[in-house]
Amino acid sequence: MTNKIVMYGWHLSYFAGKVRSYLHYKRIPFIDQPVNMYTLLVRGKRKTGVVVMPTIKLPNDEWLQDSSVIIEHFEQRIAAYPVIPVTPVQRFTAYLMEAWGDEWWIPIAMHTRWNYPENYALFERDAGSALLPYFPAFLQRKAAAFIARKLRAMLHTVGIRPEQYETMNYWTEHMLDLFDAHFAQHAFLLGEHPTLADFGLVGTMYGHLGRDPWPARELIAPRRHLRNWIDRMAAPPPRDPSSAPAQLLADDAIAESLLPILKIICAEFLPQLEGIAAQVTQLHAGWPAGKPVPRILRDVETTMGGRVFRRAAMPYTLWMAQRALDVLHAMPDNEKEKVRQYLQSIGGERLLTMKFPRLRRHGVRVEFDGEAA
Ligand SMILES: N[C@@H](CCC(=O)N[C@@H](CS)C(=O)NCC(=O)O)C(=O)O
Repeated sequence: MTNKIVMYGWHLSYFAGKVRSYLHYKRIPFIDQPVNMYTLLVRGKRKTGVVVMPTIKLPNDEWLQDSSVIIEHFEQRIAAYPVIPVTPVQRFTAYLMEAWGDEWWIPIAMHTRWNYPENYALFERDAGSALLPYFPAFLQRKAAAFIARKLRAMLHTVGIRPEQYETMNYWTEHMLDLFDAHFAQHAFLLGEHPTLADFGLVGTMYGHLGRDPWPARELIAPRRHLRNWIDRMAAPPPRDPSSAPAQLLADDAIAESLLPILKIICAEFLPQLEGIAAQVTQLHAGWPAGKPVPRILRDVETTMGGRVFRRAAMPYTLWMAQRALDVLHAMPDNEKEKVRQYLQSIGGERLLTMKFPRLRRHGVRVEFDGEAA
């Protein structure tokens, strides 16, 4: 048994990209282990209850699953290089943007991967050699195709539907321009070091948009500030440990260049959360506490760049929002008020009146924990 931390994941993977980037930033030594078929389907499932990546194996053989839980685990134990801001507006923004980066961007990341066939060669090579190392190439190709089929089966659910392609394409270009403009002025989303907000966003940007050949060339290369941020997130520049720690913007400020993005989050992601909350609330009546809710419910309608956008409700997304709201509820009244005024200024006050039953995470699903939210 190794006395090192092991991360099982691929460079292709959205959430492994998030965790890998975090571990590098925290200077936590770990073995970056491409997960093979046996560990993905059998060993990981036995240890965590789900077939998913990334997973973390700690030296004591405890396994962690869920990128947010993994980050929380290390934040509670390692003080250096903190990624959770201490001031109220930045703290809340970090959690909200983590949820948005993790969840909202899934259709974009999958659309730019699976709808451009030139990306498949890299997927086949990486996934195949990871799943069945030392096996003949034709079996590796079959194994990659098996996983590809499973992922492609999710496309419609997450909103990748021909009538929405144009909406997604238009939205993505616009959003990437906003990020490029932001990173022309700031090293990270909230200042001079990364926070949860950056780790949420890097999932989509590293393994998918920044690495799959089509989007890397067509979407990311032309935006060099964004490209540089992805590269900084993947491999943080060495730091002299005696130098003063990098700071977030002073006085709990949010950069002007981030405000248009935050307004878009409020206009689009909050209605999505409300749609999920309505379905989850409806389901709650008569659903036993402790029984996992289906991972996927009915479609929710929101907008993307001002056009209608539909995707299936995933209750897990609401658990991510609950984390952000919990952080807010734990603040003293004067801080809560600051966050309320800030949310009002970006069109997000409706988040404060959203009601839904209290959720507990169950792998990539949720269950009701019985208390009122
Ligand atoms: N919420 C989980 C999501 C993990 C996740 O969805 N991982 C993807 C790969 S990037 C996966 O394994 N998907 C398989 C599936 O969704 O069934 C996390 O934050 O770690």
